[in-house]
Order: sequence, then structure tokens, then C-alpha cells
Amino acid sequence: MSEVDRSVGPVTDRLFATQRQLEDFRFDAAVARVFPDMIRRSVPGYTTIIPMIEVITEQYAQPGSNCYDLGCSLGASTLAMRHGIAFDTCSLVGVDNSEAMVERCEHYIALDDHPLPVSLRCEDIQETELTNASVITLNFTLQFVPPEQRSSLLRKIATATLPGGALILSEKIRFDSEDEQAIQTRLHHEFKRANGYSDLEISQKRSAIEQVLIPETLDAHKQRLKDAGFDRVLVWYQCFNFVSMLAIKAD
Ligand code: GEK
Repeated sequence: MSEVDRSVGPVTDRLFATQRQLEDFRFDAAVARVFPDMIRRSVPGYTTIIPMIEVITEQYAQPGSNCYDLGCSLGASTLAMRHGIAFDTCSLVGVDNSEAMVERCEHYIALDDHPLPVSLRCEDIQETELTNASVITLNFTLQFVPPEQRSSLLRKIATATLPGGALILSEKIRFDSEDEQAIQTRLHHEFKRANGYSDLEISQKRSAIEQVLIPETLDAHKQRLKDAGFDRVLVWYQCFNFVSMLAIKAD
């Protein structure tokens, strides 16, 4: 029997179903194993955002350029980008610092029969060298980078982005208005309940993730993207407290 469980079929997320000791959430092997089910049932709009990443990539990918998926997990957004890139002269790179994710991601990439090669790197996205980029995706990854390190990462991304290129940035956000924060949080939890998570699962996951996933306001994101060097920033998708933005470098 192999030491590592490489099964990639649908596995139900029950990680927080029984009372457990409070520990910070980590992208370890147990999470990687249930990840497709976990993210689909936890992130409102995820199943819409993934196919739209293909559509957006198709619009912004340029021949002879590099495309990057930063925080690629099991490669859902990487594969969407792969299918959106119309040029065999592009190179596509997926990066994640979780070994368990990258190992499974290789498997998912191999199952997909698109001819464009994908190179996967297991490293911190803050260390990744970015050049000549037409499309960069941060699909629910920036929220895990310590807030004080986000500006320099976005400056690096904007500097590497070609004129006419774009960053797709999806994030969980928070709201300045306490009232709106409460309403949107309740709706998010209702979404999780409707997807079969119990109150115990919702509250244990929330406690595990609150020191690790730090949401910011939409205004803070927009301002920082502009300060980093993007010319245009727009929201192309929002469902409750989950948003996806497009940051564009002018031609
Ligand atoms: C998807 N984009 O399916 N460097 C590299 N990877 C990181 C870092 C870092 N500093 N911080 C976090 N990660 C994917 C979903 S999940 C979102 C992205 C979520 C990685 C981390 O290991 C995890 O795989 C991913 O970012 C975040 O479209 O779980 O809410």
C-alpha cells in the first residue's frame, strides 16, 4: 500500500464535524484530501468564479507571455487559465507553498489533456520570480498573506504585468459597517448550512481560520491595487462577503 493517499475523487469534508482541539488552520494533507469539497461548500461563488477565470484569461493572455496562478491549491484556477490561453507560446506556472497541495495538483494537471504545459512550484509566492506576465491569478490566496506583506507582493505583481495585462484577485472581504458585516456573515453561514455544514463545523472552522485568513475592506483592496501600479480596478463578481476583482495595466 502506498504511504500517501493519492485518491483524487470527491471526498466529503468532515474535518471539523467532531469536537477538536483549537489549532490554527493549515493547508496540510488532511485539508488537501477534502479540498475540492471544502472550498465548493464554503466559498459562495467559487463554482462560478472558476469558469469565469477561463473567460477572463482568454481576454488578457498575450502571445509569448507568462501566466501565473499564485496559491494554486489543487489547480482548479490553473486549469481554468490553461483552457483560456489561446497561444502555445505562453507559459503557465502554478505556485503553492503546501507540499500536500502541490503533490495532488500534479495529479489533477496530469488528468487534464490540454496540451499547454503547466509548471508547478512548491514555494512561497513572495519568493516567486515574476516576469513578462499577461495574466496573474490570486484566487483566495492574498487573504492568507500577512497584511503587512501584501503591498510589496502586489507591487511585485504589478511591476511584472505587461501593458494590457491583468490580475484576477478574489478575496473574502470585511465591511466597515458593523450592520453590513453582521448581515453578510450571517448569509455566508447560511450558505454553509445549506451545503450541509453543522453549527459545530461552522464555529470550529471559524475559530481555526480567524488568525490565518485576514479579510480587508473592498476600498482597502482597490486603493492598494492602484498604489501598486494598476491603472483600473473593478469588481466583476460578488456573492455576500466574497469578491473577485480585476486589476488592469493600461495598454
Ligand atoms: C483555487 N486558488 O482553487 N505562498 C504560496 N501559497 C500560499 C501562500 C503563500 N505565501 N499562502 C497561502 N497559500 C485556489 C484556492 S486556497 C483558498 C486557493 C482557500 C496557498 C495555500 O497553501 C492554499 O493552497 C491556497 O494558497 C489558498 O482556485 O482555501 O480559501
